[in-house]
Amino acid sequence: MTTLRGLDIWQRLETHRDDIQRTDLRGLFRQDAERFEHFSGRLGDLLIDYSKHLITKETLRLLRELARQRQVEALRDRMLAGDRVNVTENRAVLHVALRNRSGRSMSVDGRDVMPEVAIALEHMRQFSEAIRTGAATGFSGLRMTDVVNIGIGGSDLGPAMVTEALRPYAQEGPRVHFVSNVDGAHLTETLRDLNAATTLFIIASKTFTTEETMINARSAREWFLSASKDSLHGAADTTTHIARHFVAVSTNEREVRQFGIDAANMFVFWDWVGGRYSLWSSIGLPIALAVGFERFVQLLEGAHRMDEHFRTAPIEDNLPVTLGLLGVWYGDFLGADSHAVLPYVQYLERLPAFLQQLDMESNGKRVDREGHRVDYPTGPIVWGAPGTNGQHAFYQLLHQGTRLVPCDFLVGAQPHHAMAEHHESLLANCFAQSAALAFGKTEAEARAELESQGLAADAVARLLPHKVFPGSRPSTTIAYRHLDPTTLGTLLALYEHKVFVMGALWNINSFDQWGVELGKQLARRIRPQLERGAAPVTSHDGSTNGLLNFVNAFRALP
Ligand code: G6Q
Repeated sequence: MTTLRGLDIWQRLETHRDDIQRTDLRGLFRQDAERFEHFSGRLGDLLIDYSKHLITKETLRLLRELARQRQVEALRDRMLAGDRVNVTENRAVLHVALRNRSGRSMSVDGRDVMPEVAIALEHMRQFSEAIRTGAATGFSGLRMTDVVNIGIGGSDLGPAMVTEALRPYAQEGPRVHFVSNVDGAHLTETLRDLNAATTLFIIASKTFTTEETMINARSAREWFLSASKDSLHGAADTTTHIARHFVAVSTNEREVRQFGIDAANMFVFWDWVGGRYSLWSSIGLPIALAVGFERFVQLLEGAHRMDEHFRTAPIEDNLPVTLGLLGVWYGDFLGADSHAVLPYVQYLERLPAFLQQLDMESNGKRVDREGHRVDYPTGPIVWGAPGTNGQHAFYQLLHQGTRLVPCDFLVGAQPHHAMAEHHESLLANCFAQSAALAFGKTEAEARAELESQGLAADAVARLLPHKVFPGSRPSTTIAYRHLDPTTLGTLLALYEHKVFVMGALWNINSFDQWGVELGKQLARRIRPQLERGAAPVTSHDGSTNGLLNFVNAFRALP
């Protein structure tokens, strides 16, 4: 058992927590007229306002002492030095090298990886430009109009989220679609209106063995060959057609060849890039196809800016460290189980799902790096949806429920459209919500409001408890100038490093995912029993047998 509770600094934080709980955000703002200035930070066009948190300078001082004692900076430096900090998979963790624009070398096992990164980027540049300009065409000589990325988890969520976030920059590129679910409906609905002669498939899988992706890839190949059969005049045609319409992104060349994709059409990355950290690698190919290679590079440059900040800024000014410390403060000291991501940006619709994987797969662990059970809560449940939609749905619980849910609001000053009225309404709602969560509505205010409506005394008394908002519900607001590729890169790197800091404080390995691997094994055992007409299944637990027999009975019917 690893205990943090026994640490002197932990106990001092617990005592301090009791003091904080005796105050509220109204009081904290009253005490310090410059609270916003004291509790916010900037990097380029990004502003991070963490003044609406249940913290004082003393809270941050203690949390920073915790970070020092837990040697967060040392682990960061080891990660950046290419050490095998992913201890259970014996791998380095060097996604930062993918966006290293400094010209400095970055090494794994004493070998500089930057030359390989440059070659992989050049491959992406040439290919994405050839497709976007029409220099590379489909089998009939027509330009590619559609790209279908087939991948799941880390090979889907990052590129899908970024492609959606940068949609305003995708006007001249092909339409990019993402198929992840093995539910045949996903592929069917995506392919329904596509023309095989103008469709490019990217099979994106680090391992090239993930069952869902390989099933989707095989079905896509069948669809393609069947839809283009009139132009196929022999086996050689099949090979050249596939070569023009199928590319792979993977670390597994053997499996890629086995599938029938030539090594020349394979975009590489390396085992030191974790799936959920891979959008910066060749896994980002659909992004480059959608918005152009130059903008993909701007995305990398934005992330690099945050990487440099994370690498060099002292703990006191380090934004990912600060956000990571706040995460631990709420999860381990104030009892918050979840964390809401609320982008007031329609283009960031997929951000909550992306961050859900980033955070929950990284820090959803109950043993430390040495394999001992931990006695403190680790990663939170991450969820969310774009504002203002969420306001008309789940915000009720945020404002008046019994749970403490720290929130991240995200909002941009300049929209991608010219509809000022829309944007002013969006901004006003965003700022109003974080203020309402923080400052609530007191009983006196609620009473005055009811009385001003001319209600009788008994009606006022009856309604009053329902109209009070407790406030002191914490949030961070991340505001930026404009959601361009650079800003998006900076923002995503901020979250990646925040998750790293939390994992380091908890001494857990944020870079493995044995729970995901379990899913990959389990289905293999059950698959054979889903054959039509199989005899009643009795080999599993009662519930699994019952479910299999239920669906098998229906599957046997016409
Ligand atoms: C990410 C996870 C997981 C992975 C998928 C797809 O960190 O490991 O989400 O990305 O299971 O794996 P492949 O890319 O190997 O198909």
